[in-house]
Amino acid sequence: MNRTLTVAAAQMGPLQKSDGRDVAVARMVRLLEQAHHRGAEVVVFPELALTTFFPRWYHEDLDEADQWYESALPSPATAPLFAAIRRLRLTVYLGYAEIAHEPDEHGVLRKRRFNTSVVIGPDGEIVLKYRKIHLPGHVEYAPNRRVQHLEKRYFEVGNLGFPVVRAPAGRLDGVNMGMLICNDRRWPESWRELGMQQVELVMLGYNTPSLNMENRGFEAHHLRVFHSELSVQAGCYQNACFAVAVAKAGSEDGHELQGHSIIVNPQGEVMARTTRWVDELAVADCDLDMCRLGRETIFNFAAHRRPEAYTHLTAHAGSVAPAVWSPK
Ligand code: CDT
Repeated sequence: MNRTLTVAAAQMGPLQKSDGRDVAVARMVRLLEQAHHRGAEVVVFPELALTTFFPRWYHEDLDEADQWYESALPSPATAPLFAAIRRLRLTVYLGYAEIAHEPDEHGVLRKRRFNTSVVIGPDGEIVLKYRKIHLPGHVEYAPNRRVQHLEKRYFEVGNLGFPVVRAPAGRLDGVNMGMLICNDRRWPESWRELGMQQVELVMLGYNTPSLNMENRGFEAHHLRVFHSELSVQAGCYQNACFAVAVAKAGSEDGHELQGHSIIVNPQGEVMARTTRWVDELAVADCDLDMCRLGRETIFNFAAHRRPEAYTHLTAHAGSVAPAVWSPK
């Protein structure tokens, strides 16, 4: 049986600080309609798709930043998006900033903030939620930086692991779907966690500045794109899966975000890409049976992985210095 899924990367051009949810949602509905017209069954939007990339703006009091978060989905502002999803019978990855009132690790009920993505099914139901684990940036205002990147201030580390879900029989060819968010794509551990759950389609959104803002050395523009693509292509090859990797692109209040959204196959090849820094679709047909070759040969995990030798991977976060050489 041929298992072919048509997927769309729904790249978004910039959202300005002054843009309300209505601006984002109207553009997203238009992208959904175009994707549907081109035969897409699955549509992937960027990270924090409903607002500008607000972690570049410092708020001393976290509560002052609440305007950037959603405390319910759908909400009156996002209802048109959910209506379009139902009308067009699509499955959609949506990245957004989440406020959740839930117990923390000590069992204390409190207001918590996460950088979140969800998969929304064709009935408008949320079928999978992921909260970003690899949060880049810093907690406090950093005067040495050209632009702030305050994700560690505005979000807690995700507490849902890296979940994968299988579409029910008769839907989307029963594809196994998982999610990452932006910086997660640079970490092989993220991909392998999904690969260990037989993921076939990884959906991920990002907001990546087109220049390194840390002021610690020059990084050429083209290398930023290269590193993004290298990470996604390697993740797909080494875990025998497809990925739809989707940017927010262009100048947000003078701060440039790189575009270059890509769809990648399990051989690590780019199948489709965006070429501009505006709202733009890339669409590709994914033959899901392509996942089998890698999975049954070079990356047959059960046959070839050696967890007993991977002792450093879960024992600590930082690296350790090796012993100095000495004659054996
Ligand atoms: N949003 C996000 O995760 N962006 C990072 C850039 C980090 S620079 C501090 C990325 O990996 O693209």
